[in-house]
Amino acid sequence: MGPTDEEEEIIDNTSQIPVMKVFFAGEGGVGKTTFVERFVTGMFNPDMIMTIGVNHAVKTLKTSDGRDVTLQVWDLGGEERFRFVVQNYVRGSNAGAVCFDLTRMSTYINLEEWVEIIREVVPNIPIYLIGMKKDLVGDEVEIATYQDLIQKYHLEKLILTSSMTGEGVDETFLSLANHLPIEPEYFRKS
Ligand SMILES: Nc1nc2c(ncn2[C@@H]2O[C@H](COP(=O)(O)OP(=O)(O)OP(=O)(O)O)[C@@H](O)[C@H]2O)c(=O)[nH]1
Ligand SMILES: [Mg+2]
Repeated sequence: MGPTDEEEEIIDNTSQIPVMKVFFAGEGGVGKTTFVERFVTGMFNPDMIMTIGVNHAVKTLKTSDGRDVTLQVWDLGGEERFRFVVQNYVRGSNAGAVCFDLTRMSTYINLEEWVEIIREVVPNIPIYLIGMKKDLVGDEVEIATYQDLIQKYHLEKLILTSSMTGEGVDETFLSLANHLPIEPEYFRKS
């Protein structure tokens, strides 16, 4: 199971703008879908809507050096029963985000299993560690607590975020977009 033809067609509509494939992974309920939605719509959705399988979103932005890029975002359902599709959606990504909930340490501990599965198919791409729901924990986040995964799996930096306040949302997507490859063969033609 992977992207359907219909989903691939959405990508082709973005014509001349290069497309970058990114993923969001992590345990159920950590806030992935809310985060992507916040970025795409600018709104915070307080409702709990479990992702069945995978969600797809597309948004064009500018990299720090002024290049347009369309991010094609795969937001993976965190429930254990959807684990079998993870590698199919992660494969071929240019960059990604592994996410946990700052209010639930178990979601950080269990993230190691995700990173193991993901690194099997994309051993070298940049992957950010995203700590979500910062608004619920205040400023007392002990960043040192979350360094072991970064070191063990060569992740990019930890970004603390809140889909409620918007903290870290643009930073995360800009960080991902900035990994847009320079080489033309990476650009997807329509
Ligand atoms: N206070 C607060 N609540 C949040 C934040 N982000 C998400 N939530 C809430 O957390 C709940 C779960 O969020 P989702 O975005 O559905 O989580 P998910 O990671 O997509 O979950 P799965 O689809 O099951 O993998 C929802 O009720 C959200 O409104 C945040 O930054 N702050
Ligand atoms: Mg979701």
